[in-house]
Amino acid sequence: MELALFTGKPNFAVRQHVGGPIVEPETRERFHWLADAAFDRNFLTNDGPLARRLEEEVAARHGVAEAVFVANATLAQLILLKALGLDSGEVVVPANTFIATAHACEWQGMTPVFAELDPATLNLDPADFRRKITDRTRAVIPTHVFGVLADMPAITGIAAERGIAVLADAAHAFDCDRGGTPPGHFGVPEFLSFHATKFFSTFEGGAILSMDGGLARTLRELRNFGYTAPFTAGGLGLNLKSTEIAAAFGLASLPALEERRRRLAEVRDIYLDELAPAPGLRLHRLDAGGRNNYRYFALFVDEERCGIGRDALAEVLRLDNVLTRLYFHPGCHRAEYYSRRYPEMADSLPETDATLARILCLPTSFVGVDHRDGAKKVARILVEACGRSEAVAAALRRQA
Ligand code: T4K
Repeated sequence: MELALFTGKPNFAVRQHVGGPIVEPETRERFHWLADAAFDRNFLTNDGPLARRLEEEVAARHGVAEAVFVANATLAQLILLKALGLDSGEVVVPANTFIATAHACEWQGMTPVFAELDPATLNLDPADFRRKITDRTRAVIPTHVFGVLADMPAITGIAAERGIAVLADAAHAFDCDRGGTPPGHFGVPEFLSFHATKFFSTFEGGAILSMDGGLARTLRELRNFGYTAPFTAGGLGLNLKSTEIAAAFGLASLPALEERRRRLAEVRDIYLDELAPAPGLRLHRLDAGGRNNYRYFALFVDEERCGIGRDALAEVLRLDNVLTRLYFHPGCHRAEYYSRRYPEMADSLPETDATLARILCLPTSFVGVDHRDGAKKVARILVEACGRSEAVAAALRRQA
């Protein structure tokens, strides 16, 4: 495998992104049909028939009583905090999560207190959650990073002992589970993201999963201007409704999901096989103790053993038109906003810092190339770069 770094000719003709949307030809066809039907009905938004059907399908898929469909997961979290009366005090949040998890708390008047990850799963370390509890702690929000469910039994157990509310960020965890238990079944509400980059998408979108009909009713009021009955603003609410067109895309994708998951699992397996011999690359297997949708694939670069660092590998791949991501480097605690606002937190998480300094996420779906060929090519670029680390490092220095 020749590298574009040396030849000037990228191995991929088209840019390959982590999170490039997955839209099968049949999904596209079904979407057009469903969207046309919405136009025929002249019903485009506000709790329409497609949005309702989507809620039923998502609830059934996760075996929960309620799925409340909203405009995106960030707003899902916001109204969930509102519905639970969480608007002050501290909330323990893993630093290794998307910035939205922390922002929704801060927006709602709570102080996020960032906690360490468990390097094996990348999820909130329950022992550090316990250490971060103070007399101001009101909630904890674990994130199921890359679809590996957090240690919910331990986290909900600690929270119950201390009278702390739990909600979980299941943005990555559509169709995932922990030992057979899916999100929404740990006695606490959880929220999914249906962003275009996710395993399951409605362009933008999200849903709150819950077993509690009363909570779902409140959430539906909050998403629709606080209307408690037609034309009756019985409470304070916002507009978080999603559209029939968004729901149409979600419904159109549902029949494709098993096959989509199988393709993503194939990509994961190819990465595991092909990258195993590369010295200094530790691979995140993703299936520790549960079902995964394999939308994300991450590895960790040990610069000493590999002979080349994470950022240099990302640059080699970029030259070959492979656009990697470093989720969630540098961690929320080091995000500019939080390190300015809570400077004491910036240097408080050595395990998170060490892990995120090495992380590299690879594409799991490909444009214009068969997924197996795409994954093999990406892996071979990495193996080649690691195998010729001195020449690669020298060429990158010359380019700088
Ligand atoms: N909690 C967690 C743990 C999350 O990961 C997220 C979102 C949330 C909460 C909040 O969920 P939402 O409110 O978004 O529903 C993204 C996404 O914007 C965000 O949704 C996602 N997580 C996060 C992990 O990634 P970026 O900036 O890394 O992705 P973006 O949109 O630039 O897409 C990645 C690449 O994919 C692009 O550079 C190009 C390609 N792409 C993207 C889109 C949207 C395409 O080729 N076509 C496209 O349509 O933030």
